[in-house]
Amino acid sequence: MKSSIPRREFLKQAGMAGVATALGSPALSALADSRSVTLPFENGERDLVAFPQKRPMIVLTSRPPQLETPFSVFGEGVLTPNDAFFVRYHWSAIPTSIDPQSYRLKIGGHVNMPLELSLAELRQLADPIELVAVNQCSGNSRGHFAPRANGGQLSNGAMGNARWTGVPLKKVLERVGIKAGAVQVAFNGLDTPPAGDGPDFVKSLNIDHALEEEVMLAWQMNGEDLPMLNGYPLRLVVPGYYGTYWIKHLSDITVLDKPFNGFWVASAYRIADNACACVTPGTTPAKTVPINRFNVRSFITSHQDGARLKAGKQVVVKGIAFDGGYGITEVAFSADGGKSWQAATLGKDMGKYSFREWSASFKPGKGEHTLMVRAVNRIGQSQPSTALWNAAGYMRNVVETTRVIAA
Ligand SMILES: Nc1nc2c(c(=O)[nH]1)N[C@H]1C(S)=C(S)[C@@H](COP(=O)(O)O)O[C@H]1N2
Ligand SMILES: [Mo]
Repeated sequence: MKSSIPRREFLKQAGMAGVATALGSPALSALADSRSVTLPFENGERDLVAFPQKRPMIVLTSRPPQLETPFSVFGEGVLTPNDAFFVRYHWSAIPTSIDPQSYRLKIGGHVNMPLELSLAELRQLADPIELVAVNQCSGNSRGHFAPRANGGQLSNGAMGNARWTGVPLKKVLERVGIKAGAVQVAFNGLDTPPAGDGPDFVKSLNIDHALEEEVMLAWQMNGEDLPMLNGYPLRLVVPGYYGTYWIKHLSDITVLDKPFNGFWVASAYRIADNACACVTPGTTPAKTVPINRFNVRSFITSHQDGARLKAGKQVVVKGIAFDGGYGITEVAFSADGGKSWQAATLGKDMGKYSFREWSASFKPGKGEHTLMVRAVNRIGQSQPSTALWNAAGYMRNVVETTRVIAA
């Protein structure tokens, strides 16, 4: 088994990243200048910094690391490379080195036989399964909301698509034996809140959901050990559900006979209990529920805003679409700002939880063109033409627009 990054090495690299983003040294700030991007919203200036096992990524915060994938990466292929996969943490005390030999996963609570499993034991528990699935942060694209929504001002790079390898969570739960009356399962990882009373990042799933075949304990993404920052050595994968449930550095699984009421489920990551999960700015929803499945999204990845095209020459536009696991059945493309739409050609089906590639073509006349894309899933859900607003800036899925110029 490949071992983790040596602690000293990790700290050195992470430390250098800290230095590169610090102001002061003219040489280093010049370096930072040459490696920065401006996201298309207010205060969108960001450094690009390479953290351990990562290529230069858009830095939202460095302690803890919150890294966004530069959008051009999604044009490189349907799977998001591990070294470009986004990173999200809530607390800064994150593991920087984990010994795979002494690591144990504890399973307990409302079960017949509490258990501690080593990685080797976990791998032998069942035949490994593989699944391609999108991981997306609830707040992906939050920075584009108007009025501004509180929280990390992210552009569209807090998502990624990977092939996950692991065992069904169900196998582990069967092994310990769930007692009658179990209603939920809670998940905790090795990261901790600062000394004091911050609430540990713990999430829960309903028991029926936890026992679904596709919810998995994964040790690999894209055929390699999980990068440290994406949850080495083991993470929960909850296909079709927002990343908040995909607990990294998983250490404890607890079966519960009462609904979990920890902060991160009872008070955070909640959405309006209505069809749009939205509210009128300035109002609060009457009732909320825990955030759950992704809504439908689609993006153009072959062209960025401001791209130059050759007038009169047929151009192929490509992109990706995904949803919460019903599967994308239709993608429509417009080259005239939504006045007319054409059916895009769907690419290879890599499973209902994966990005689905699409392509369409058009022949631009001289001037500016407003390109749009809109997807539909198997149950007929699509995307709104104006953004559905909520105070936390979750679940943005408005029809995206890319402006190109032909000359
Ligand atoms: N242990 C741990 N797991 C966690 C989190 C965290 O703060 N700690 N954040 C969650 C959130 S909100 C998201 S969006 C995903 C992001 O996964 P990634 O960092 O691998 O991209 O991790 C989830 N799992
Ligand atoms: Mo998230």
